[in-house]
Amino acid sequence: MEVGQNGTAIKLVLLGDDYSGKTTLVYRYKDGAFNPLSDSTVGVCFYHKKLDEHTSLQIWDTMGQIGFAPMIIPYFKEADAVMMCYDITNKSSLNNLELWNIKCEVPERAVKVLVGCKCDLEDQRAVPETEAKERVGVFGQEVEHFETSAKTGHNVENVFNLVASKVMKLKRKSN
Ligand SMILES: Nc1nc2c(ncn2[C@@H]2O[C@H](COP(=O)(O)OP(=O)(O)O)[C@@H](O)[C@H]2O)c(=O)[nH]1
Ligand SMILES: [Mg+2]
Repeated sequence: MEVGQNGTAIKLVLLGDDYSGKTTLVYRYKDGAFNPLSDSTVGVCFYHKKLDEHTSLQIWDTMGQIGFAPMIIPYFKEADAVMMCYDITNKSSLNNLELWNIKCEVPERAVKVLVGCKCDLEDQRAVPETEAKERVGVFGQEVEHFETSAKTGHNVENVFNLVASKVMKLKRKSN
Protein backbone atom coordinates (compact mmCIF):
# COMPACT_ATOMS: atom_id res chain seq x y z
CA MET A 1 0.00 0.00 0.00
CA GLU A 2 1.31 3.41 -0.92
CA VAL A 3 0.08 6.63 0.61
CA GLY A 4 1.34 9.61 -1.30
CA GLN A 5 0.27 13.02 -2.51
CA ASN A 6 -2.27 11.37 -4.78
CA GLY A 7 -3.90 9.32 -2.03
CA THR A 8 -3.85 5.62 -1.33
CA ALA A 9 -3.16 2.89 -3.88
CA ILE A 10 -4.39 -0.60 -3.06
CA LYS A 11 -2.36 -3.27 -4.84
CA LEU A 12 -4.35 -6.31 -5.84
CA VAL A 13 -2.97 -9.36 -7.69
CA LEU A 14 -5.09 -12.07 -9.34
CA LEU A 15 -3.81 -15.61 -9.50
CA GLY A 16 -4.97 -18.99 -10.70
CA ASP A 17 -4.93 -21.37 -13.63
CA ASP A 18 -5.08 -20.23 -17.21
CA TYR A 19 -8.70 -20.08 -18.43
CA SER A 20 -10.16 -19.75 -14.92
CA GLY A 21 -11.69 -16.37 -15.80
CA LYS A 22 -9.33 -13.78 -14.23
CA THR A 23 -8.98 -11.39 -17.14
CA THR A 24 -12.68 -11.47 -17.96
CA LEU A 25 -13.50 -10.77 -14.30
CA VAL A 26 -11.27 -7.69 -14.32
CA TYR A 27 -12.82 -6.49 -17.61
CA ARG A 28 -16.32 -6.83 -16.15
CA TYR A 29 -15.30 -4.88 -13.08
CA LYS A 30 -13.56 -2.05 -14.89
CA ASP A 31 -15.78 -1.79 -18.00
CA GLY A 32 -19.09 -3.17 -16.69
CA ALA A 33 -19.40 -5.59 -19.62
CA PHE A 34 -18.71 -9.21 -20.54
CA ASN A 35 -15.79 -9.52 -22.95
CA PRO A 36 -15.84 -13.08 -24.30
CA LEU A 37 -12.83 -12.50 -26.57
CA SER A 38 -10.22 -12.38 -23.82
CA ASP A 39 -6.92 -13.87 -25.04
CA SER A 40 -4.65 -15.85 -22.76
CA THR A 41 -2.75 -13.33 -20.64
CA VAL A 42 0.93 -13.03 -21.54
CA GLY A 43 3.05 -11.89 -18.62
CA VAL A 44 1.25 -9.50 -16.31
CA CYS A 45 -1.40 -6.92 -17.28
CA PHE A 46 -2.02 -3.83 -15.23
CA TYR A 47 -5.34 -2.06 -14.70
CA HIS A 48 -6.25 0.89 -12.57
CA LYS A 49 -9.57 1.98 -11.12
CA LYS A 50 -10.26 5.03 -9.00
CA LEU A 51 -12.48 4.12 -6.05
CA ASP A 52 -12.94 7.61 -4.69
CA GLU A 53 -11.10 10.90 -4.58
CA HIS A 54 -8.38 9.51 -2.34
CA THR A 55 -8.22 5.81 -3.13
CA SER A 56 -7.38 3.81 -6.21
CA LEU A 57 -7.21 0.11 -6.93
CA GLN A 58 -4.18 -1.12 -8.87
CA ILE A 59 -4.88 -4.52 -10.37
CA TRP A 60 -2.23 -6.93 -11.65
CA ASP A 61 -3.70 -9.74 -13.71
CA THR A 62 -1.18 -12.56 -14.05
CA MET A 63 -0.60 -15.31 -16.59
CA GLY A 64 -1.85 -18.75 -15.69
CA GLN A 65 1.01 -21.15 -16.43
CA ILE A 66 2.41 -22.50 -13.20
CA GLY A 67 5.87 -22.95 -14.74
CA PHE A 68 6.14 -19.16 -14.96
CA ALA A 69 5.20 -18.62 -11.30
CA PRO A 70 8.75 -17.57 -10.28
CA MET A 71 8.50 -14.61 -12.69
CA ILE A 72 5.50 -13.18 -10.88
CA ILE A 73 6.74 -13.58 -7.29
CA PRO A 74 7.76 -9.88 -7.10
CA TYR A 75 4.16 -8.78 -7.68
CA PHE A 76 3.02 -10.78 -4.64
CA LYS A 77 5.71 -9.34 -2.39
CA GLU A 78 4.13 -5.92 -2.91
CA ALA A 79 0.50 -7.05 -2.83
CA ASP A 80 -2.03 -5.76 -0.31
CA ALA A 81 -4.56 -8.30 -1.55
CA VAL A 82 -4.74 -11.46 -3.65
CA MET A 83 -7.75 -12.86 -5.50
CA MET A 84 -7.33 -16.60 -5.88
CA CYS A 85 -9.46 -17.53 -8.88
CA TYR A 86 -10.77 -20.88 -10.03
CA ASP A 87 -13.36 -21.97 -12.56
CA ILE A 88 -16.46 -23.63 -11.03
CA THR A 89 -16.60 -25.95 -14.07
CA ASN A 90 -13.05 -27.23 -13.52
CA LYS A 91 -12.12 -28.90 -10.25
CA SER A 92 -8.38 -28.98 -10.88
CA SER A 93 -8.37 -25.18 -11.11
CA LEU A 94 -9.44 -25.14 -7.44
CA ASN A 95 -7.03 -27.89 -6.45
CA ASN A 96 -4.13 -26.03 -8.09
CA LEU A 97 -4.59 -22.91 -6.00
CA GLU A 98 -2.66 -24.35 -3.06
CA LEU A 99 0.31 -24.89 -5.35
CA TRP A 100 -0.08 -21.41 -6.82
CA ASN A 101 0.07 -19.93 -3.32
CA ILE A 102 3.30 -21.75 -2.53
CA LYS A 103 5.00 -21.16 -5.89
CA CYS A 104 4.14 -17.46 -5.90
CA GLU A 105 5.15 -17.05 -2.25
CA VAL A 106 1.89 -15.27 -1.46
CA PRO A 107 2.53 -13.40 1.80
CA GLU A 108 0.51 -14.29 4.91
CA ARG A 109 -0.30 -10.64 5.61
CA ALA A 110 -2.13 -10.09 2.27
CA VAL A 111 -5.93 -9.93 2.29
CA LYS A 112 -7.06 -13.01 0.37
CA VAL A 113 -10.31 -13.98 -1.24
CA LEU A 114 -11.23 -17.22 -2.99
CA VAL A 115 -13.22 -16.55 -6.16
CA GLY A 116 -15.18 -19.19 -8.07
CA CYS A 117 -15.58 -17.72 -11.56
CA LYS A 118 -18.24 -18.48 -14.22
CA CYS A 119 -21.10 -19.27 -11.82
CA ASP A 120 -23.56 -18.69 -14.69
CA LEU A 121 -22.41 -22.07 -16.08
CA GLU A 122 -24.49 -24.00 -13.55
CA ASP A 123 -25.13 -26.89 -15.96
CA GLN A 124 -21.37 -27.50 -16.21
CA ARG A 125 -20.60 -27.07 -12.52
CA ALA A 126 -17.84 -29.40 -11.22
CA VAL A 127 -17.16 -27.69 -7.87
CA PRO A 128 -20.12 -27.51 -5.42
CA GLU A 129 -20.22 -24.19 -3.63
CA THR A 130 -20.21 -25.99 -0.26
CA GLU A 131 -16.97 -27.79 -1.14
CA ALA A 132 -15.15 -24.55 -1.92
CA LYS A 133 -16.49 -22.97 1.28
CA GLU A 134 -15.19 -25.93 3.28
CA ARG A 135 -11.74 -25.64 1.73
CA VAL A 136 -11.35 -21.91 2.09
CA GLY A 137 -9.68 -22.31 5.49
CA VAL A 138 -6.52 -23.84 4.02
CA PHE A 139 -5.66 -20.41 2.63
CA GLY A 140 -5.95 -18.62 5.97
CA GLN A 141 -8.39 -17.85 8.75
CA GLU A 142 -10.03 -14.73 7.42
CA VAL A 143 -10.33 -15.77 3.80
CA GLU A 144 -13.80 -15.40 2.29
CA HIS A 145 -15.30 -17.22 -0.67
CA PHE A 146 -17.42 -15.75 -3.47
CA GLU A 147 -18.84 -17.11 -6.67
CA THR A 148 -18.89 -14.61 -9.51
CA SER A 149 -20.02 -14.37 -13.10
CA ALA A 150 -18.37 -11.97 -15.49
CA LYS A 151 -21.23 -12.80 -17.86
CA THR A 152 -24.12 -11.70 -15.62
CA GLY A 153 -22.07 -9.47 -13.31
CA HIS A 154 -23.08 -11.53 -10.27
CA ASN A 155 -20.95 -10.59 -7.22
CA VAL A 156 -18.31 -8.84 -9.33
CA GLU A 157 -18.59 -5.41 -7.67
CA ASN A 158 -19.06 -7.11 -4.29
CA VAL A 159 -15.82 -9.06 -4.40
CA PHE A 160 -13.67 -6.08 -5.46
CA ASN A 161 -15.40 -3.85 -2.91
CA LEU A 162 -14.84 -6.38 -0.13
CA VAL A 163 -11.13 -6.60 -0.91
CA ALA A 164 -10.77 -2.82 -1.00
CA SER A 165 -12.64 -2.31 2.26
CA LYS A 166 -10.66 -5.02 4.07
CA VAL A 167 -7.36 -3.49 2.97
CA MET A 168 -8.49 -0.01 4.00
CA LYS A 169 -9.60 -1.33 7.40
CA LEU A 170 -6.19 -2.91 7.99
CA LYS A 171 -4.50 0.28 6.96
CA ARG A 172 -6.54 2.37 9.38
CA LYS A 173 -5.67 -0.11 12.16
CA SER A 174 -1.95 0.11 11.47
CA ASN A 175 -1.95 3.95 11.49
N1 LIG B 1 -19.81 -18.19 -19.23
C1 LIG B 1 -18.77 -17.55 -18.74
N2 LIG B 1 -17.58 -17.60 -19.36
C2 LIG B 1 -16.54 -16.93 -18.82
C3 LIG B 1 -16.66 -16.20 -17.61
N3 LIG B 1 -15.47 -15.66 -17.32
C4 LIG B 1 -14.62 -16.03 -18.30
N4 LIG B 1 -15.27 -16.80 -19.21
C5 LIG B 1 -14.66 -17.40 -20.43
O1 LIG B 1 -13.62 -18.29 -20.01
C6 LIG B 1 -12.50 -18.19 -20.87
C7 LIG B 1 -11.23 -17.86 -20.08
O2 LIG B 1 -11.37 -16.58 -19.50
P1 LIG B 1 -10.09 -15.65 -19.18
O3 LIG B 1 -10.63 -14.44 -18.51
O4 LIG B 1 -9.23 -15.44 -20.38
O5 LIG B 1 -9.30 -16.57 -18.14
P2 LIG B 1 -7.84 -16.31 -17.50
O6 LIG B 1 -6.88 -17.12 -18.32
O7 LIG B 1 -7.94 -16.79 -16.09
O8 LIG B 1 -7.55 -14.84 -17.58
C8 LIG B 1 -12.85 -17.13 -21.93
O9 LIG B 1 -13.32 -17.79 -23.08
C9 LIG B 1 -13.98 -16.35 -21.27
O10 LIG B 1 -14.87 -15.79 -22.23
C10 LIG B 1 -17.94 -16.16 -16.96
O11 LIG B 1 -18.15 -15.56 -15.90
N5 LIG B 1 -18.96 -16.87 -17.57
MG1 LIG C 1 -5.91 -13.94 -18.41
